[in-house]
Amino acid sequence: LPLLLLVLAAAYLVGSVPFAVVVSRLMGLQDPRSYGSGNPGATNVLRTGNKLAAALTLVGDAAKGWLAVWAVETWGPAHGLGSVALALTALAVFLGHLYPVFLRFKGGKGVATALGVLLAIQPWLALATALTWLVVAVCFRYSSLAALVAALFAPVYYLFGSGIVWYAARPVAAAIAVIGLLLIWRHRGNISRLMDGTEGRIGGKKKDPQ
Ligand code: NKO
Repeated sequence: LPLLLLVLAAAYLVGSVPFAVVVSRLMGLQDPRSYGSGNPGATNVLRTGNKLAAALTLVGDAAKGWLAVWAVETWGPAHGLGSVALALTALAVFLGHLYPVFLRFKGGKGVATALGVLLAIQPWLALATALTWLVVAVCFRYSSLAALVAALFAPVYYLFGSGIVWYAARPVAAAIAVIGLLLIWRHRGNISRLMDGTEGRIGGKKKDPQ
């Protein structure tokens, strides 16, 4: 148990590294919390027009989710850490991104980090979920809507892809569902804007309300 707590604390700290803020600072861009949606995430960094900065944010935020889960998958079993520890680690790194100690607990919405977590759990699951995001993003040009639809589909893909529902690793399935629900909760402002018709589109004019 002490090892598990240590691992969860480490995962939370890794998840707390806000790549939107770090990349923006390193590249001399404005702090993403000061413009657009104010969200420290890849979509909002893209609103500066700097695609490289947005891509690095996406990769960094996804990589930290992947790293935490991959580490427990790789070294956990030898130390008695099984699927419950894996599920809790996935949650811890995700919560680190949402409530980062380094940003006074005001973090991002978890889309890229959830993708990294899924990549470590099942690459094909990450692929299916990312493709879902892409299809919705290309069709509707709303990053938030794409994330919401992807979050609804991810648990379905996981359960069906795992063969039969009861064959799925239950703690991991539960973690994916909780991550999806938290992701949707973090998009509640976006959901209101989507319903108002005031949500900013990907590649939309900078003056569009975000
Ligand atoms: O600024 O409020 P905003 O408009 O920026 O931002 C809304 C946006 C916030 O998310 C991001 C990250 C964008 C990453 C894009 C690639 C996502 C690939 C698909 C991952 C879907 C994972 C869902 C898994 C749930 C379990 O939404």
